[in-house]
Amino acid sequence: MARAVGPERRLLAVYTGGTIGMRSELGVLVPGTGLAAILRTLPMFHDEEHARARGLSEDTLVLPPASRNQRILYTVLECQPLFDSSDMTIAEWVCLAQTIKRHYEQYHGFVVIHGTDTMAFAASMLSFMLENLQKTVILTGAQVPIHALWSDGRENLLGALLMAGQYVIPEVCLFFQNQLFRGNRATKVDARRFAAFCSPNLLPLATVGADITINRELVRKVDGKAGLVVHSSMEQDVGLLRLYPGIPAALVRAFLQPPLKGVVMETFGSGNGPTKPDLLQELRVATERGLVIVNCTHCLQGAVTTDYAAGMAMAGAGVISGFDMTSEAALAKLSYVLGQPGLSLDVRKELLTKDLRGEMTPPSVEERRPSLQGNTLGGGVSWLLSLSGSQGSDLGLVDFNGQTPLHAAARGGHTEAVTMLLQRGVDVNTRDTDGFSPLLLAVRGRHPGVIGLLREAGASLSTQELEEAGTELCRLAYRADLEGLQAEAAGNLAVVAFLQSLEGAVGAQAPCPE
Ligand code: ASN
Repeated sequence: MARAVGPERRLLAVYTGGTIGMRSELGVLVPGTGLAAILRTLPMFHDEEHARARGLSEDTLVLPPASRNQRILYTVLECQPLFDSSDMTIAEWVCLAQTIKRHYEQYHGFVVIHGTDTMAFAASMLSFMLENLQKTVILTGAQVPIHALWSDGRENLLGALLMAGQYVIPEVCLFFQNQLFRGNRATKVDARRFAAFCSPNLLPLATVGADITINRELVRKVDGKAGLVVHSSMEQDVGLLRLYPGIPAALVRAFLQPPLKGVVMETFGSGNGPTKPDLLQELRVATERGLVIVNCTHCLQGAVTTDYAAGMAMAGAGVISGFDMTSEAALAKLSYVLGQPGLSLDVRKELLTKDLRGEMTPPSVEERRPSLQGNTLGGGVSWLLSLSGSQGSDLGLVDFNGQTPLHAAARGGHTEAVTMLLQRGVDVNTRDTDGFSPLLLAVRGRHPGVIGLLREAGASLSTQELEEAGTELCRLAYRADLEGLQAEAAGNLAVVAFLQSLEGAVGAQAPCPE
């Protein structure tokens, strides 16, 4: 992510339809042509004086200056026909990706003006179709036509143009109501309110207010040398099935028939489904036949786990976890993975469990290794040992968050595993990508046994961790959480000493952070 430089930034705005440009015909809204002509009449979208002085061509619009040294020029490419996005299909989105590819070198960034109803599907599809994206692509639209007196369309489109013009965010994004979301994390949650979208499992990439706040650490990094690849061979025979209580096995069987090749199955809660044998049998028969089924929760927020037998049953029937993907992202990913030529079924399934475009939060070590969580400590230790065997005794190996087995064992409160790791000489003060040490995780998890072991082995908290621990102690004391206080203080002898020095002051009330 970088601030875009240069006196002129050229954008292509591809207008596919949607409410933003709709007109009323016989009392209903239908897609309307001539969006560029409307924008030309609105001073916030076109500085005619500058365009004339600069001798810009007829089809080029220019925004009023947003910063002193930069102008954003844009061209509106109106698709034919225009769509209510309810009519968009994979075929239209492939055309859209190809349009971006055709104009890729000519423009600095792209805005896709799209209906809101299927915008999250569109953004998800585009995110998989456009590989090695180095430029900003932002989808936007409106709940009310842009020519109406009270419309969100003007703010949304202007915001999208400004973001795409001023920043290089090499992702497919969705801009709505002052928030820039990663496209494949967004979902439409309101049919009428202007805040129509949310990103339940990932913070917005940017928020626009009086200032623009960019969550830089969330923006995907790019491989500067790789060129844009458009994946047009998306599998169209994919579907979405939402389970409901009591859904008959026969209905599921009917849905899972060929030519269907992949299904996103929306399940309950954390990925649970009915455990009726006849239904599980239908799922098993389908997956053994080669149908790929991805499990997504129909909850807005959270992820698929195997915490429950009812979730484990899904996995047992060959259903793949979609973790915290939205159904839109999962459907797009299925279409992409199944559309790739020449891959074996196992490789396709493997790809589905990986984070390919920032569409999901990969499971943590414990989630991937259920034996490390919960009470089956023996399994956890044997996993750690097997890791040590298979990786040449490198118990300092880290996962995607920079966490080592010691982090995992400390967080889980597994004293035996921690002892074993310490005996093998792992680094006790190792920190993950967030700067967290195993000791901090043990403190947070309230595992006094592990805290003691780590301290004995020389673990200590960093200055920042100490400051946080102080705040946490205050919070725990305020809530009279003795167990928490014990764990927190045990991880932090300096704080204990400090508290003891205050003993005389007990009774004096200090304001605590809530
Ligand atoms: N039906 C419209 C569409 O998706 C809804 C909208 O854009 N607000 O095209």
